[in-house]
Amino acid sequence: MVQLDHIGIATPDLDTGSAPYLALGLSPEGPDEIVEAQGVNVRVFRVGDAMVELLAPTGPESAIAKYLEKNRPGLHHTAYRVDDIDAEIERLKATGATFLSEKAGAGLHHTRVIFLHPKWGAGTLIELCEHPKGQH
Ligand code: CMX
Repeated sequence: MVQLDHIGIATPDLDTGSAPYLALGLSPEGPDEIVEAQGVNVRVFRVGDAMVELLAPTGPESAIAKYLEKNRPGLHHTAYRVDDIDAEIERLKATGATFLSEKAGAGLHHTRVIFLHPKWGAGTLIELCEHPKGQH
């Protein structure tokens, strides 16, 4: 089953980006966490079963730094939780889907993640993520 896992928001810094979510009455879930593989510092706000993930670049090579050179801060991607990411990649590849990497890589909280090209996503960068068994 596919479920919304999170929306990713690009921000130059986590404190500035947090303001609207704090005003809505949400609190960060756990400490900020760096995901080296993606070059991002992440702050998570849980909203029911899904999350808002604020993404600040850790350096100029980060995909988020490059995004913010060309775009305003704001919605960067939507992410969908799948049970078996390898099977889902194979299934979508067979339909002609365009992934941005060959295989799933490391995401936040020991998830495995992969991105699909925004053109495939009809203008939205889409992520698939698989949580460790028994967690979400
Ligand atoms: N949402 C929608 N469209 C996007 C986009 C986004 N977030 N980022 C780029 N695009 C579009 C651009 O508008 C551009 O479209 P056109 O060709 O129509 O002009 C096209 O994609 C290419 O964009 P670009 O600015 O030239 O950027 P790059 O090719 O250098 O990289 C992308 C774009 C998506 C391939 C790259 O950012 C990537 O590989 N992303 C996946 C990894 C990632 O985003 N990691 C950060 C999040 C980490 C996390 O959640 O943990």
